[in-house]
Amino acid sequence: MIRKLLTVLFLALVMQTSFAQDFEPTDYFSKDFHAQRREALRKIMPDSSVMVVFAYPTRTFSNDVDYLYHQNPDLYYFSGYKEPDAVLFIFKESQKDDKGNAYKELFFVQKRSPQQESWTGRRLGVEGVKEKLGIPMVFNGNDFKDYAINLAKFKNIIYSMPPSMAPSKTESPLLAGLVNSFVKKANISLDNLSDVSTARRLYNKLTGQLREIKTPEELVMLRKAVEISCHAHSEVMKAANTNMSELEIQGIQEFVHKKYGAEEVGYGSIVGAGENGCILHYETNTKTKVGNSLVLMDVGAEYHGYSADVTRTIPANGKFTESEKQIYQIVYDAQEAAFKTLKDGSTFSAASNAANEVISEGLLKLGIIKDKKDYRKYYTHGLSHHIGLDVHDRSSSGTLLANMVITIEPGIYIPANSDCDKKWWSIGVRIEDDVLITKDGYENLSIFAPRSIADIEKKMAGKSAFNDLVLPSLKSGK
Ligand SMILES: [Mn+2]
Repeated sequence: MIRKLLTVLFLALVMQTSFAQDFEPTDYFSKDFHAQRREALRKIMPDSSVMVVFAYPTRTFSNDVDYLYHQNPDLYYFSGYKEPDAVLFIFKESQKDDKGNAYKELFFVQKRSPQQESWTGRRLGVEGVKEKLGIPMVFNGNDFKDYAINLAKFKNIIYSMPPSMAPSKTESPLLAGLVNSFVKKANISLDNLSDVSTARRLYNKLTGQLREIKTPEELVMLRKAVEISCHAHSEVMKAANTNMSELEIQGIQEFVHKKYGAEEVGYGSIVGAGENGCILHYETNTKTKVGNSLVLMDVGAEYHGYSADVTRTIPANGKFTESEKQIYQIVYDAQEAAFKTLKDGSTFSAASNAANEVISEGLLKLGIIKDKKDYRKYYTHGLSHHIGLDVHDRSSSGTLLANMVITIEPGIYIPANSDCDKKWWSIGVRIEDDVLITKDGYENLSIFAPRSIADIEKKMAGKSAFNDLVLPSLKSGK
C-alpha cells in the first residue's frame, strides 16, 4: 500500500517536473552566471557607487498590439530577467535596510497578476525572481516609490536611461514611474545633459569592459547562434531559384532559425537582390522575383539573447557571372587579408587597413576606380564590430583580446549609374563572418556556411526540402 502510494507520489512529481519544464528551454544561463557577472561588475565599480539598470520599455506595433518584448541586454546580463517594467540596483559596498538586513543588490520587478498573465503571459514575480534568479532583495515595482533609500548619498550614480529617454507615460507607464522615483531618490535632473552623459559614459565603460570579453558560457550561446545562422544560409543556397521573392528567402532563413530554437533575429533580416544588395541596411525585402542576380543575405539568428551576424552573397541561378566573380573574389581576398592580422593584442585598425588595401588595389586593377583612394565610393562601411547580446556589441577600446567575438565584413557595392563600366552596375557583395579572437590567432565560428565561389556553387547544386514545398495558389484578390 505504502509502496503504491509512493509510486503515485513519485509519478505525480515526475509529471509536475516535466510539465514545468515544457514551458521553456532548459539551457538558459544558471543563476550563478548572472551572480558572477554582478560580482565582476562590483570589482570594477568606483568606491561609493551604485549601478542602475532599467528594463527596456515596451513598444507599440499598432494600436493595442505591441512588438515582441526585448529586454535591455545589460539587465539580462546582470540578472537573467526577461520581463518589462523593472529596475536593478547593484551596489559597490554592502548596504543595510531599516531592519538591519544587509544587501548588495535591490531589484524591483513586474508584479504578478493572474488576470493580466492570462492575456500577456507568465511572470516570475517577486518569489519567482528569488527562486529562479537567486536575487534575495526583490520587491514589486510599485513599492519602489516608498522604499527607504537615499541614492543621492553615493559619489557615483551610474545609469543609462532607457532608449528614447523618459519612457512615455502612455506606452510604458510603470517604467516611467520607476524612472521618476529614481530621479527623486537620486536627486538628479534629466535636464542636466552633461551629468546624464557623464553617468552614461561610465555606465558604457564598465559594461563594455565586461561584455566585450566573452565567458565560456556566453561562447556556447554565440557559437550556437552563429552555427544556426550558417545552416540557414546553406539551406537557402540549396533552395534558391530565380523565381523566389526576397521575402521567401527571408522566410526560409528564419524558419531554419526557429527550427533550431532561436527565438528571434538579432536585427532586421537583410535580403537584397541585385541593386537592392547595394543598400547597406535594406530590410523591407520587397522584390517579388530575385531573377538572375546576386542576392545579398545579411541574416543572423538570436539564440537566448546572443546574436550572430553572418552575410553571404549568392547568385540566385546557382552560377556567378564573370563580372560577379571578379568583384566577389576581391571581397573574399580582403576578408582573408583581415583574418591574417587577428590575434590577442592586434587592433581593429590593422584588420581594416589590410582589407582596405586589397579592395582599393582590386578596384583599381579592374578599372572601376582611377585612384586608389577612391575605393570608399564602393566600400562605405566599417570592417568589423563586436557581437554578443547586441549585434553591435559594446566594447571599451580598439584593441582585440582573447575571447572577444567580432565580425569581419568587407563589401563592394556598385549601384546602377556609377561612374564605371556598365557591366559592374548593380553588383553588391558582402561577406561577413564571426570570429573568436584567440591567444595565437582566431577561430572562424561561421565556417558552417560556404564562403568561396567554388563552395557556394557546389552547395547551390544540392537539393533542399523546400524545393518540394507546394502550397495552393491563392484564390482571393485575383
Ligand atoms: Mn555586421
